[in-house]
Amino acid sequence: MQIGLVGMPGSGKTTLFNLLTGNEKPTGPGGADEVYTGSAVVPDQRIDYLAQLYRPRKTTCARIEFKDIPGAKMEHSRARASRLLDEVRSATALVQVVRAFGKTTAMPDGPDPFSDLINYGSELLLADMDTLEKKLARFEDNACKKGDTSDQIALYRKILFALENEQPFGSISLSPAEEDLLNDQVFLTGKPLYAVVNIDEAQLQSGIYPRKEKVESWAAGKNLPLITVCAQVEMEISRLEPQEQIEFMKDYDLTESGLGRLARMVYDSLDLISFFTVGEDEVRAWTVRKGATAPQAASKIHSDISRGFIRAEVFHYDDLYRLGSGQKVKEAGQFRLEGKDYIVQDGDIISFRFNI
Ligand SMILES: Nc1nc2c(ncn2[C@@H]2O[C@H](COP(=O)(O)OP(=O)(O)O)[C@@H](O)[C@H]2O)c(=O)[nH]1
Ligand SMILES: [Mg+2]
Repeated sequence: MQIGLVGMPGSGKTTLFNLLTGNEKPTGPGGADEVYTGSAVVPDQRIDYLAQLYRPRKTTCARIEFKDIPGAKMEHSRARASRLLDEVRSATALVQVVRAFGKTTAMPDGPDPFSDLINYGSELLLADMDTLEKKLARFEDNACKKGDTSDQIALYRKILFALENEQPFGSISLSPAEEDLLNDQVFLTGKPLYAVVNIDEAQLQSGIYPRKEKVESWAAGKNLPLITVCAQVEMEISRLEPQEQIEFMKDYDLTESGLGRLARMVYDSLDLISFFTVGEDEVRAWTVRKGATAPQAASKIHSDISRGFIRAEVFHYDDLYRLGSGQKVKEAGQFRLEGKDYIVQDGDIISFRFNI
């Protein structure tokens, strides 16, 4: 899973990337114009508590991979523009960074996060239309010769029609037969999309930024998850000592870091949950899709554990937290043995029994 940071040049993609992944890549107009990849720790208070309780030699948090993808510019060659588009195409989900920061007097019309937000949506639609039109042209050419691709052509036309009416690919309902015909083709407008409005210090304090109401109502209408982050301020805070960080967060009324809120948004919308393994050696968080069975969860750790799965010994984080020790959870009868059909729940603490 890799999440692409996309958006207009100067919107703060690289600043946000640095904040999320702890990198120090160059930002601003002089910033290098390349794709950066890095990973971010998913903040989870539960893992902090587990580490404190079990005092393991190693604590491993869940991670999310990000890549900072600069937008194609006029001066870029066609090949480079298409490489950048491929980077967008290969991302699991996209975070659109939208610029709200900057004093409005500095720019004649000021930053316009609303226009940026819709313009990027249109760019994605146009890129998908372009792909489809090329495919259609090829197919129609061939069809003249062979005449056996009419279903495919009808389907492409249906999708193109929807895109032309500003319906993203993800919102088109397709029959199983149509899904088969598409054969896992990737559409940019079919990817989960989130928006991060990058605000400045003054906006953080006032809670207002230009065209905020329009941005929010548009996002709500499109079911587009949206958060505001003050990337620059959080970046500066993240460089401080832990105690100072807490104080500054309080000063700015920040109850949760941008990374924490972004991670929650991603987990919620992609239906991801966490389970934990605990022990003297390691306390570790694992990420699975909601609905994963115990053997599917085990396969995250090792395919052998999944193949040789016998049973899962399960208790829940909330019970552990409430009762204070694994022993007490057992005594309270909250310790369960589950079979291969067990559906893993968010916050499960699991020990797998297996035989290979
Ligand atoms: N005031 C302010 N400036 C920011 C913020 N985020 C980014 N910038 C500045 O905006 C410029 C562009 O940021 P950058 O991350 O390079 O944008 P990118 O082109 O989207 O990667 C840089 O000079 C940043 O220092 C912010 O939240 N507040
Ligand atoms: Mg950049």
